[in-house]
Amino acid sequence: MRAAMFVLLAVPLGVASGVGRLAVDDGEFLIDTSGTRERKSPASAFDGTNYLTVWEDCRNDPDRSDIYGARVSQSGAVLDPSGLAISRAADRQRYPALAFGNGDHLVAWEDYRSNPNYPRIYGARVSQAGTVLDPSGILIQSAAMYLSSPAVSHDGTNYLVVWQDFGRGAGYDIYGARVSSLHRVMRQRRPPGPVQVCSPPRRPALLAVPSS
Ligand SMILES: [Ca+2]
Repeated sequence: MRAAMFVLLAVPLGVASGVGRLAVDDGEFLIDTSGTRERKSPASAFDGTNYLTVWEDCRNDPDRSDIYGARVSQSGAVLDPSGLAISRAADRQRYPALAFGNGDHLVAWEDYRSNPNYPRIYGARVSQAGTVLDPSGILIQSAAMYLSSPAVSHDGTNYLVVWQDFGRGAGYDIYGARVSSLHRVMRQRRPPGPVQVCSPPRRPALLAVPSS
C-alpha cells in the first residue's frame, strides 16, 4: 500500500564534493499543513523559478481522493500552504504526475469520475502563478479499459503523457498520447473523431501528428 500521512520534500542542495554525489538538506519539511486526512502519491517538477508538488488528497472525502498541489520556492518556502485544488471531480483521482513546459505545468492522473471501476486519464494545466487553468480537467484518454499510473514529460513543444493499460491485451500494455501546449490531445486521424491514441491491441503506440 502506498501510504503517507503527509507530503514531505527533501530539497537537494546541489552536488557535494565528490563526483556523482548529491547533498540533501539536513531537514525535511511539511508541504501540506491543511489537515490530518491521508495524502499520498506525490510528484514534483521545477518551472525555472519554483517547484510544483502535487499529490493525491483525501481532505474532502476519506474514500474519494482529489488532486491537490503546492508551489515550493527554491529556498524551501511553501507558497501555497493550504494547497491548490487541481481536481475535485467526483469519485477518486489518483497517482498524479506532471511536467513543465511552455509556461505551464501539465498535471495528469487516473480518474474515476465516469466509472468507479475503470479509470480514465485526465489532466489539467497549472500556471507558474498557481492558477489551475483547466478546473474541470482535460480528458486525455477514455478507452473503456483500466487506464492508470500516468507519467508526463515535455519536449520543448508538446507534452507526452504515458500510462499503463489493462484489458485490451494480455495483461498491461503501455500507451501514450501527445498533448499540445494548448492542451489539445493530438488525434491520430482527420477528420476528428473520438480521441484515438492506441495502435492495435497489445502494441504500445504514440500518436501521429496531424499534418495540418
Ligand atoms: Ca474526487
